[in-house]
Amino acid sequence: QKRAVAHVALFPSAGIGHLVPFLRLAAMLASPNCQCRVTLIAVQPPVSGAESNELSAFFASHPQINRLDFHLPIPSSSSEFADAEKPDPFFARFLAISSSVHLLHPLLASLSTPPLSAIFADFAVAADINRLADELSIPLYIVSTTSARFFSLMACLPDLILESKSSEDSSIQLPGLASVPISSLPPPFFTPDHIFTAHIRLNAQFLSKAKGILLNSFDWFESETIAAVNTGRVLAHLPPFLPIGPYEPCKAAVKAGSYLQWLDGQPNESVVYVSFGSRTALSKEQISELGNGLERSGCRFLWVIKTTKVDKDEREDLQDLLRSSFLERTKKKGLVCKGWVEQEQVFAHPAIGGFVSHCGWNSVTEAARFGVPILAWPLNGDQKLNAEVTEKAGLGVWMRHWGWLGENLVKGEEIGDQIVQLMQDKTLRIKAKKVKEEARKAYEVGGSSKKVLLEIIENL
Ligand code: BUP
Repeated sequence: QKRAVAHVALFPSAGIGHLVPFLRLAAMLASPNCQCRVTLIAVQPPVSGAESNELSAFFASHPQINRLDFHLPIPSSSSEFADAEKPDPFFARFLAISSSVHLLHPLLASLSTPPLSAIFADFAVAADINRLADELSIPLYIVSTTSARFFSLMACLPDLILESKSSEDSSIQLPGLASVPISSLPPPFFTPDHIFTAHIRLNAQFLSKAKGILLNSFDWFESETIAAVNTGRVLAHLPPFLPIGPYEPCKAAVKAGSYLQWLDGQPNESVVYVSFGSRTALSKEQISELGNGLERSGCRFLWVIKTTKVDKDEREDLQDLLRSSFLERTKKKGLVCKGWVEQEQVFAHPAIGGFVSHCGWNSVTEAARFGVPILAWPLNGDQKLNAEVTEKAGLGVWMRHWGWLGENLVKGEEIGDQIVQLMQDKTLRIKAKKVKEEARKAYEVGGSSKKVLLEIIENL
């Protein structure tokens, strides 16, 4: 007997790191395998140009997905924050979205053909969306945009008292989980009223209302953490972790960028790809040392540079950031790009042999899917715990003593040495291929992630 079509509304919060997994999830749910009706809530206006571009490209190539634009009310005053300093624009947007969730009620209530069966919402709106799901009498699933490891730490945050960073060498013990080094905690966690900390703490208190937590991860990759949560050893009230990743890339083939043509001319696995995600603003000094390191390494490289948190603010030219002599000297070995490359396509290219990464969770799971070894250099937030997962799984190495990216000036000599190691480490390359193989087993038909996903849909 044919089952009724489930209709799922997906609700991402701000930033490309949050949007990308939702787009992929939307495409997976609407695929012939899952056959769901999908409504994607597109918060307007997006913070970054990257989000606007991704949304336009996605809806153009997925006409079967229903686009629901959700226009945020214009704030009555720009001084709504007590801080003299302006908050991070992405954090500010998290709050603006959360406080507007109630406005979604009429929009979601009126969805028909068929009526809504469930909401899959970002953790960043957990506190407010659960009320809405109750009012609409539909189940709520929380979508994690980070590792199971960091998510379980966030879930425990309301019960943690973190007062000082004085004992950098010590660690905190969480029920059922491997201990977390104090130095791996995001620094804002030591300031309870920091916008990042307060927002996580608030949303973590509402997790019990969800039916499950969807992870862009897979059993093999984070087995210990997933098992600890799912056997109730972490928090009795926490809904199950549902690992359904690594998500499938969902981009229609875009026009090949010049960097892809450049990669075509490079030998297999010879190029190190360097990118620290969409929100990284590296100092000029660190950019210069990194350039120095890449040049010293003698390796071929594709380097994506950003200097601002929000891409729309980017003003500087490559020529201002890097000496023209550097660009001239390295032009046979490397390519430096400003702003954005199609990372999925970069990973899929056979010339790529290594990745210097901040360990944003999407980047880690993409590298896992393609078996590209990582040199981890975390920048903030969840990224040290993501780096830990990466290293433990055999997908990469992490220079712990470099600290957070931007915390210490790491010299070119050391960077160069580590890049050479990354590119020459045959054992690491084999282990990374094993990760790729395990990822493939998870997402292919009959695999652990595919089974969990189909079960979720079956239950809607
Ligand atoms: Br930059 C960049 N091209 O040039 P993360 C990013 N991406 O396709 P982040 C590109 O954006 P948070 C580029 O493939 C990934 O899917 C990339 O997400 C794509 O890091 C996504 O890796 C970036 O999670 O977000 O941007 O720092 O901190 O929220 O995780």
